[in-house]
Amino acid sequence: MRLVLLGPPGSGKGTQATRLTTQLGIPHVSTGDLLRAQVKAGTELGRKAKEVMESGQLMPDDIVLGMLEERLEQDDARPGFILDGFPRNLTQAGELDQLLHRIGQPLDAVVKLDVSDETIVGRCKVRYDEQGRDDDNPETVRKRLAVYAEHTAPVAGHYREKGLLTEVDGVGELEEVAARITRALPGDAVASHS
Ligand code: B4P
Repeated sequence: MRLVLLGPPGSGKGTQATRLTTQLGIPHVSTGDLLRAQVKAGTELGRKAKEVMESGQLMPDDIVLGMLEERLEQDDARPGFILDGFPRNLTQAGELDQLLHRIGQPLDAVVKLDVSDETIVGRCKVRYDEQGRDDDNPETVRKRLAVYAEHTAPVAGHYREKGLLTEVDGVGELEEVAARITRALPGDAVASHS
């Protein structure tokens, strides 16, 4: 199963991807997590990523694509993967199509989590208070939501045209949202992993 989880920042992509990883036995590939690992390791890329993430903007496409390509080449991603946080704009969506075509691994499904801006600001505020993630402060979250509306929202149309997109209500208990996502996945793909 090769799946993309779409949705605004804080819509629960990472949370649900972690659950799906256990259910489907395929890795969760989050470009946000890959960037945060670089920040933690104190690399040059990490220093740039820290600055960009704290401003609520997006990292340059070529850097994120290079990181993703390297990750998808690893053995554990051969049976499939759950992409979270990529693609973030139409350029990245086009690059992903080409990359997956090159490695002969086209997408099976794209699930978009729908959550209102106010709910997202509230959720991220909880995480900001608990974990102090700089880009979760309400002012930065509003900037990230504006970047999402301008750059990422059009990506849904790209996948709708390809007949791959299902939209799912992302508000509710974690189990409820998880069940909605499972129902949105192609049946044969879920069965082959259970
Ligand atoms: P991400 O790491 O992708 O963003 P995120 O806000 O963590 O989103 P997610 O939707 O995964 O939310 P989560 O499950 O954690 O990106 C961070 C930054 O990295 C970007 O702003 C950008 O700068 C950079 N970046 C990443 N990818 C890039 C790319 N491709 N190109 C360029 N730049 C890129 O959930 C959020 C909170 O809500 C959690 O606290 C969770 O516990 C809570 N929650 C989840 N589901 C809930 C539910 N049903 N009910 C109540 N709370 C819930």
